[in-house]
Amino acid sequence: MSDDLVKSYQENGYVTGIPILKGKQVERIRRLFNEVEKKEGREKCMIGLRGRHVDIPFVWELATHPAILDCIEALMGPNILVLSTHFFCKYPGPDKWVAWHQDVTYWGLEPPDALTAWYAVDQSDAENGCMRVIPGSHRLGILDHGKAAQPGNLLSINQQVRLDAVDETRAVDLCLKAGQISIHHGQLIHGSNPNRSDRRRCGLTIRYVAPHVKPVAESSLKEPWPAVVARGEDLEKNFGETQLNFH
Ligand SMILES: O=C(O)CCC(=O)C(=O)O
Repeated sequence: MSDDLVKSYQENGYVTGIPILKGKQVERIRRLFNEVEKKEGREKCMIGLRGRHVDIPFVWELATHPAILDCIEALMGPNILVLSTHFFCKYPGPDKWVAWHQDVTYWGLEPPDALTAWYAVDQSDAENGCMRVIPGSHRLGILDHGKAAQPGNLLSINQQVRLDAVDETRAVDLCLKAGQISIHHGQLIHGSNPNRSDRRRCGLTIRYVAPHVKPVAESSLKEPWPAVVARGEDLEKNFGETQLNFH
């Protein structure tokens, strides 16, 4: 990752359009996700596939892909834990969306430092409800959140940042080709609109932290973080030991 991109991340809280996989590799990942979708069903695929880097090999493969980890290392340093992974799969339809929020507000981490790589399994664009961000909002600190009034918010506890902190006219669409990633800061305000296309929009979020981060309170997900070392070392072991369980 170039110095300019690192600077842009620090300034804006995100970088986007970073190519990771191409051609047949992109199709392979999509085919593997399609198999998971067939087995688990669409309902579960929307937001019910969390922490599956521990038992689905291609999810672990993506979470530890050297090209992704090189970017994360440039932003976070050489010791990297995969905190969790989570698919956000939006099928065509007007009712599912993601409210404006910051990731770390309810994650119970101290310091509240995490970042996310969003891998596009499918092409993601304004029509099928790509992620949207408010540039620079990661510098506002942790903001109050309430509940979204509009139904269909895919977030775990229907959280939504207080809307007076969001200037939607400044929102940027993170359009990605399948096989690319964006990376966003844990305090960046982001969300996404409904999928108004006739195409699926599936993304894998990969959450990363450095080993000095500690879980100090229960997260909104109400389950322990399935954190695993992805690169470097974890001398602190603040998240305990999570075993990979591939068959
Ligand atoms: O994929 C989306 O639309 C939203 C993803 C998201 O909110 C997140 O990465 O925290």
